Amino acid sequence: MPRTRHGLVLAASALLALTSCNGGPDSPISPSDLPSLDLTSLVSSVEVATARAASRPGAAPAPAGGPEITVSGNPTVVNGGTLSAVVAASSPFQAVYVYVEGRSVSLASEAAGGIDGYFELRLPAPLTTAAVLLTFPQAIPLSELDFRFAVADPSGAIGPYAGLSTTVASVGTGDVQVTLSWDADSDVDLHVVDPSGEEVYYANRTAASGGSLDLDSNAGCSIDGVRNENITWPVGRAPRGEYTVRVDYWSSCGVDRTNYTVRVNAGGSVQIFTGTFTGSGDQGGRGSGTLITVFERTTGPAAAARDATAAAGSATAVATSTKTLTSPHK
Ligand SMILES: [Ca+2]
Repeated sequence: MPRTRHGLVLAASALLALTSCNGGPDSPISPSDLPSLDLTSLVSSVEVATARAASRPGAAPAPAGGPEITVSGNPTVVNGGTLSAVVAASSPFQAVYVYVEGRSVSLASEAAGGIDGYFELRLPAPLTTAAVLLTFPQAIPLSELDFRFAVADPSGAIGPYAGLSTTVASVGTGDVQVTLSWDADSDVDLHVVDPSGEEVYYANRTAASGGSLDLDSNAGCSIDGVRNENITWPVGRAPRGEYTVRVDYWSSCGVDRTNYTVRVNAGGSVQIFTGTFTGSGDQGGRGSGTLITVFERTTGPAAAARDATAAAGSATAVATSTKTLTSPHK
């Protein structure tokens, strides 16, 4: 269980005192390591379909005989991205609780750390399985997030907490950030076309406008466990005009289905889209994929004129738009 702020300070002070007694170079913490984190600085929102969690201060409530659960989800999250965690219980539940365990704070022991607060989500009707969507701020001040989930039955009895440990992959953010996350060992690709018509994707990772694909995953079914992709324009660079977001199912790599989430952050205006792919995938290159959204940016530098090369597909893009299917794993 997370400690309250008060308990945390006491524990940290005690550990500090212990540390200064040792005084050696291997001291586990320094004053700058003292945690002063609030859960809302790590997780922006928690949702199940249209139900949104409230964030509450203090320690998450203790288990009291409610349903046991299993939790599954990606082992990697990105700043500015999303995580879909599937919570399954053997009996119906009508509330979900989420917090981040203190050992993420890099203190010497789990007991010494703490992150204040928890999310409480009340469902409109009982479920036995729920996809819990977490979203993250554009800056996450930790390299790991150890989530703890629990559910309460319709009478309010909370069950034991179950964990989901993740590593934070640090990606670029800016005036425009588009992230893609998915839930299977398949190769999904994010494509964004900028206002000049240049498409940023795996075979054209940087655009003249400053757009960049800086995280690519499961390329050619070379499974890396990341299951996130990110395309961003730095602050002050994203041109004004129309952006087109597509997601391509390059290959199923042998899995039956892939659920994905796309988050578009255009100057702080955030939209989230979800979908499912089945089939084997199309090994698509430039211009491929399912249309997710088209959005307009009204500020920023003028876009370069759309040129014939971009419209027709440049020789460079064609020449580099290759990836080779490697060993579907089923
Ligand atoms: Ca990919």
